[in-house]
Amino acid sequence: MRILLAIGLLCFPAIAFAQPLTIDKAWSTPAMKGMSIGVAYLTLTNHSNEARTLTTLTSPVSEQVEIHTHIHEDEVMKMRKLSSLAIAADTTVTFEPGGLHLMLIGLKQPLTLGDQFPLTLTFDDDSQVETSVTVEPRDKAQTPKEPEHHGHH
Ligand SMILES: [Cu+2]
Repeated sequence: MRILLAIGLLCFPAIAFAQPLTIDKAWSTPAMKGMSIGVAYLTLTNHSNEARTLTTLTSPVSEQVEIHTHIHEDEVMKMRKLSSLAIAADTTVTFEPGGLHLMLIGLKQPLTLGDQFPLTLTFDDDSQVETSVTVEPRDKAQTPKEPEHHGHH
């Protein structure tokens, strides 16, 4: 009995710290009924001292989840699909409007403000992290990056 209790206490910290990758602020823009594509953003941190590659994303709300980035080409912003995304050791990668984003392709349901849906990320070592994505107002996208108004031009 005493041995079992000791093992139990030893195991708890191991479980608590066995989370090398964490996801914060996962959100998507709303998508009305009939829309086939949605966009989601999140912040992904690799706390470990090894690089990890994000290989696959899945969600029950869409047939596919793709990693996209924006590039400037001939003065036009274009989206480019990435087949995977490397996250260096001890690094945070931010998906945000105008940059990296997740495309929910083949939406199976509308995404309504306030809704939450699961998203599963799979990495090159077969580890998985599940997060909950919250549907938030589209104009949230502008808030952090709104340019300051300079009075003189
Ligand atoms: Cu895209």
